[in-house]
Amino acid sequence: METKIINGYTHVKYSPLQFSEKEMLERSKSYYELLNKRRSVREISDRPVDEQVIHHIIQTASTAPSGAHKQPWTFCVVSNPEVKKQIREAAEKEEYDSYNGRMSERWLKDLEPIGTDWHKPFLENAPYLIIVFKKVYEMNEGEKANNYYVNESVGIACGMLISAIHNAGLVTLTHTPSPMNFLTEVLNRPSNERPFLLLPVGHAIDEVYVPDLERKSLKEMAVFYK
Ligand code: IYR
Repeated sequence: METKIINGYTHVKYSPLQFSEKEMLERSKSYYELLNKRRSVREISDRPVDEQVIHHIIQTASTAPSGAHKQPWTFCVVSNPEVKKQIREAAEKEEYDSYNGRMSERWLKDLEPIGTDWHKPFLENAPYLIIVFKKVYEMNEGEKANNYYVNESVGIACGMLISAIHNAGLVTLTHTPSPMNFLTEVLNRPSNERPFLLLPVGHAIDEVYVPDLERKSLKEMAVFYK
């Protein structure tokens, strides 16, 4: 392996992927087409999924860049039916209160086309719940150490997690029960971790419907300064 010392630290030679112009065009298009087929799915079947697939998906997420490469995340994978039930009950309790008073009329109106309500059966039906925790600081043998750009880092990792789930032919949705502190207790997480996002993962039910949404065109969401 070719190496070089920078600031007293070893750097290793890296060979970025490289493609011809034609391949680049094709690959960028087909990756877009792949991800453009992703939809948030709220009706998840209890059909089992090989745990190895979940391992790969999480390993993919953990390739995300992070502030000072601190990798400030923990992925908790719940398949235990008792724990799923506990999470569903606690989440639905919070969601019930949110839908019945905590959320504004305008917010509820904005959610009407999506068709959500406080019922969260996917929290029990899905074979896996991945609960992503952000590590607001690091604990190394009782010593506190800093993490940096934690929300950005964990947000990027979650994006990569979602794309890996889709690539495997599975579905998910980003569930953010609010408040979500109950996850810290149910999953017995240490005090340097905070719940960030909950993703049920599994196969969609046989005949599944999703809202008839459109994505913004390039013109609507990108500005080119030439
Ligand atoms: N957390 C709630 C409400 C909710 C909020 C938004 I913004 C959504 O895009 C979808 C749902 C829930 O999970 O139902």
